[in-house]
Amino acid sequence: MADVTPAPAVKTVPKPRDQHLRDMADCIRFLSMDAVQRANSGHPGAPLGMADIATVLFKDFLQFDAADPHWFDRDRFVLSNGHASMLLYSLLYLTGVKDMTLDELKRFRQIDSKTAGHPEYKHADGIETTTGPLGQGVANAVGFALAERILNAKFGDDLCNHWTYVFMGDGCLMEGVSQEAISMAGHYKLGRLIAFWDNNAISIDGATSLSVSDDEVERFRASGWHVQEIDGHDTDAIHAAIAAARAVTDKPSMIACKTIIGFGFPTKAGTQKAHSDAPGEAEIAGARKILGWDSPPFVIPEPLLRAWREVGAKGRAARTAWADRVKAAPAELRAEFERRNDGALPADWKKAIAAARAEFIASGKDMATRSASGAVLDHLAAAIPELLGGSADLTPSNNTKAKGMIEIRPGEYDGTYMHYGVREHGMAAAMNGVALHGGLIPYGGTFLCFSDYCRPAIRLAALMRVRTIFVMTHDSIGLGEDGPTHQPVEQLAALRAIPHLAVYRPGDPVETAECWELILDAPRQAALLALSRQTMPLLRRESGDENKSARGAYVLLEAEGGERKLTILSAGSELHLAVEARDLLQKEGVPTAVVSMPCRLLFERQDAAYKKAVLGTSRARVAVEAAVEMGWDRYIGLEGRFIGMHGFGASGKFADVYKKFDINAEAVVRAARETLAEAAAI
Ligand SMILES: Cc1ncc(C[n+]2csc(CCOP(=O)(O)OP(=O)(O)O)c2C)c(N)n1
Repeated sequence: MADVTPAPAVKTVPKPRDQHLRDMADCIRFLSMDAVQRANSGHPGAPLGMADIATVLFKDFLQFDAADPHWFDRDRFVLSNGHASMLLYSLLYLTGVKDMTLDELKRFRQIDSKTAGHPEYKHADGIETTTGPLGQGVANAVGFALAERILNAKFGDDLCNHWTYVFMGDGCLMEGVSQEAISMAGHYKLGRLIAFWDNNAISIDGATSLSVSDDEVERFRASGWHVQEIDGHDTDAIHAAIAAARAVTDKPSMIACKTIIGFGFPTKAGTQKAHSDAPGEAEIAGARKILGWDSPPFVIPEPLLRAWREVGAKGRAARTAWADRVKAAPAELRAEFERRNDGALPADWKKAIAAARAEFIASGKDMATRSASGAVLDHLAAAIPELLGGSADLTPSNNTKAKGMIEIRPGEYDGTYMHYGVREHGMAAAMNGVALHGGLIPYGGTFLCFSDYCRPAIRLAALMRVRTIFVMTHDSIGLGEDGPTHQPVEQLAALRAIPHLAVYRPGDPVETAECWELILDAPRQAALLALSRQTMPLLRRESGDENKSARGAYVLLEAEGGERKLTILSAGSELHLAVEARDLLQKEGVPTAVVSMPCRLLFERQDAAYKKAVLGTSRARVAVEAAVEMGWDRYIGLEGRFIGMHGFGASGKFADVYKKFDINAEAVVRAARETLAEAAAI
């Protein structure tokens, strides 16, 4: 690790403009450092450095009601530098959010506390999003601000009219995703977004000058932001800057706040030693002296607590005024607004699924599942107006823009389709912000291979259990000529490994409709659809609306002519190969079943009896999928065989690529013979 010259001991801190505000900020500072000290782990530096900014923001601007921290028209506050979690936890306690007790602060970073190492959505009221992976919070905030404008355009100022504030550190700005987010916000003129940069010039290794020399101010300006530079400890300047930022409504605003990391620490302030870890009793004692703080740990002087509680209560009037406006809104508008806020889908939305299904069956046409998805979306978009579609510059390939969807443009938010640009990570994280905001259901597309670029945000969607929908097309070597750089082979396994993420890989148009139905029916489930570029046969031709995909896997074709001897498992574009192989094997007199497994996560939730019934008792099994084996081994066992990919793909016509890698019905039959022989030998 690079060394920095130790900073001289700071025996004093700049004199405050307003002692009362300094005292309020010191409440945050001491709760933060005392909690970190008690936990013997955590990050005191940024909470100490940003306490003055937070105090002014919460006291004078943030529309927030601690008694109802999730009322719809509240301002959103995102702590992108999530390692500074004690800043947020302190604020929630001080403002009086019921969930956040002193005991919780004392249990900082302990098992099952509401005060985890980094803010986690749903762990405590008042946490808007899970942050910690640096930079993503900035993109989440862009999603919040975008959702606000879209809903404002639809429902008007009376019902939706709020701000999004985001704190971000040097680390957030070093991350690539910050540029995607900044660029997107600037382009779309998200004037209701205000970002505060904790410009303390320190990160973990030392001074940020070790690794970065960007002119952040110019970077934001170049991306279309309104920018101000202030002393982040001068409460008058903070107040004035926020007021000025709010006056600019056609650009997002960045306030570069020069701060001292670990403000108040006698020896660690201004150095990387303040960033993390317990500061030590001596350092804290020094801070108490410097800041003139006499209270013991976790004790907030009564007048200061009262002042903070008033901050927590000040939004009450705004909340009740908003509730009155909602009541007074025209009946139809109000009903639609309340339905969306409750997260309920329109009563008859499933008719859209049924209609798409009926169309597929009536036409009997072979279809790529990406096209089937597009057709389903044409119906869904008409039925579910809160769907917010989008793509990272692959709209015509992803088939994500449904009929009638109007594009959102800079300053024109009365639409339902986003061109996210070639910004996959930013798109995915912004979609999480949209989902968390409420009132909209975001889905966005790219190629499955580039799910790698979205993965950090997909992971957080799964962790937060929000219904962000990732539409990933070109899901195998079947995309053909673009070659191995674009052909996903390991992505399905990697995505299926993400806990709680529902990865759907439908095997035909009807399954595609079923998967969409399951995705929309699960409001607390992040979902990813893997869809083919190439045409596939319609395999499910039965009428009725039973959703066979609902249990994750099912017997598509049962064995005939005797007890099942062999099970062929598949998903997605290889399902028809399983069916063809079964035909050949049945002709040879081998009673063979085909199991379609569009969603492993849902299958794993089934009871043992169902799983056994689907997988069969015979140990002769073959799985076929044009991807790596990882994960299938669980179902095929030691005697099973796998037909699929064992390395990267190749460029060529899709049929030739399948041929090259020997993924076809004949290969499945050969594998079947092997597994039948091996299973019989047991
Ligand atoms: C994506 C990601 N990479 C690395 C980390 C580990 N990490 C946490 S804080 C930090 C340094 C952040 O520096 P800065 O934003 O300046 O925070 P400060 O030192 O001001 O608290 C790093 C590298 C992380 N949380 N997320």
